[in-house]
Amino acid sequence: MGPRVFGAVDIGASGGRVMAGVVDGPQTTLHTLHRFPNGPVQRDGHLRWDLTRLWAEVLTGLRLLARQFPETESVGVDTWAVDYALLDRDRRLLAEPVSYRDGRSAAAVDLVHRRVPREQLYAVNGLQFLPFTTVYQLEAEMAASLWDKAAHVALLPDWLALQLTGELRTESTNASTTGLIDAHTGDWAKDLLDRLDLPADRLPPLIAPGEVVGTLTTTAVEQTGLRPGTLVTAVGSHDTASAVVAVPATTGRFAYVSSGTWSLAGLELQAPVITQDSRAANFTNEGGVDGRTRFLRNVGGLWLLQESMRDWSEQGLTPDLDTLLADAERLPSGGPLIDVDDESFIAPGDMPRRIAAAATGGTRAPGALQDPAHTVRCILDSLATAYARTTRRATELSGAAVDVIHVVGGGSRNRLLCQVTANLTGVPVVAGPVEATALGNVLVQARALGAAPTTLEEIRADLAATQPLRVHRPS
Ligand code: LFR
Repeated sequence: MGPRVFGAVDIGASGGRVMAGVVDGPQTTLHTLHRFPNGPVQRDGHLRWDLTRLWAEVLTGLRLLARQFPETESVGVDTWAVDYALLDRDRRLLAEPVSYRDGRSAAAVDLVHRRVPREQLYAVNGLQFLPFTTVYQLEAEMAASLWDKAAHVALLPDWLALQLTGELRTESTNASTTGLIDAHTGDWAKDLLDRLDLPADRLPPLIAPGEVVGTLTTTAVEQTGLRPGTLVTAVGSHDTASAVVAVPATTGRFAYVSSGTWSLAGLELQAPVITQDSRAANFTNEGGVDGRTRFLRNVGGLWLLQESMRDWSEQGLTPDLDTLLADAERLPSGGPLIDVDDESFIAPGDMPRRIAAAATGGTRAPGALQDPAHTVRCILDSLATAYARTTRRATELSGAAVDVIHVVGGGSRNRLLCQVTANLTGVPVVAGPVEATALGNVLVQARALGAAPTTLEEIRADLAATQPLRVHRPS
């Protein structure tokens, strides 16, 4: 059988893309059809996502897909996690979704913990504490004006799939980031929902990666030009779940860092690790494809760099990233560090000054962070330090051993980040693929339709043999 084509809609917090994945035996080749910016926008008193515009961008991309790859069999959608759209009874969008960076949920954290203490919550959902997890956002939502009109809570990739198919489900890997899934059973945690007064009927039924969400509606066929009967297949709709599928591991003894706006650093396990120690270390047990556990921690990410670049541009500095990275690489190691996990870095704005104020240690005075190259070096050294600390802790907590660290996603392009990570951990870092998320999205669809191997291990071996990768040995 010849090459087969699957469409991937992959939207991250700072940018989205629509791609065609051409699967030809072990080789998967991505073609980027449309790229578009994303980011939270201030509207009606909150930081929100412009979901209406994102949907228009998705349609633009799918029209290009239909034109260039009319043989496309199926489309899969993934986005960042935790955020949701409120829909009325007729499944109309009630408002543009509030972003997890908005900060409205901070006040709701205590309210949730008053009803379900932190330890009890962790014992059920196994999730790291993040102040913006859906469970806290919904607590804030229940006190806000739209809740009475809301009939459905649709996670963002599921909302996009709804527009395409008319079917509303909740994909399970992304559902696991809401805090409302029982990590032991993989189902909605009914008891938790009751204790939080969250009506279960507002949460659409679960669907697993590989299952069919539906076929394109007549309207979606007209809007996109894709063939009638084109499938929308559930993938790891949490972008990190799709990225982990495409970690090109050739051994079971690997750690990964999915490095983008956030860095997600950890291990893939067969079962959750929910212990006192894992809770104290704030490790999460998110649901992976094929029922695997993504045992990881959110580590600060390239957000720190993106926000710094935005700030410098606003000041008219128009920095060039490649030049800055080259300048940063020439600086000596051992400079000041920040704690990239600090919650104070979650909100946007004024990033270089916040970094300078938080930086400690190093052989140079913090005043050195007035200069962009030093700030970039501080960010990358601090991220690599966090990658090393987090992957080591993951092995201690789970008892798993690690011989290699895979860095996938946009951060895998960053040689300095990968090299410092190898140096600090003492194990080789394999960098790439950059587009791991889109590859994972495509390959879960391809597998469901018989165009890719059955096990994740075989899929990863194919990727390792065919994708361009770079190895950084510790020095
Ligand atoms: C990465 C990611 C993380 C999640 C954060 C917020 O893009 O999906 O996994 O914790 O964004 O949704």
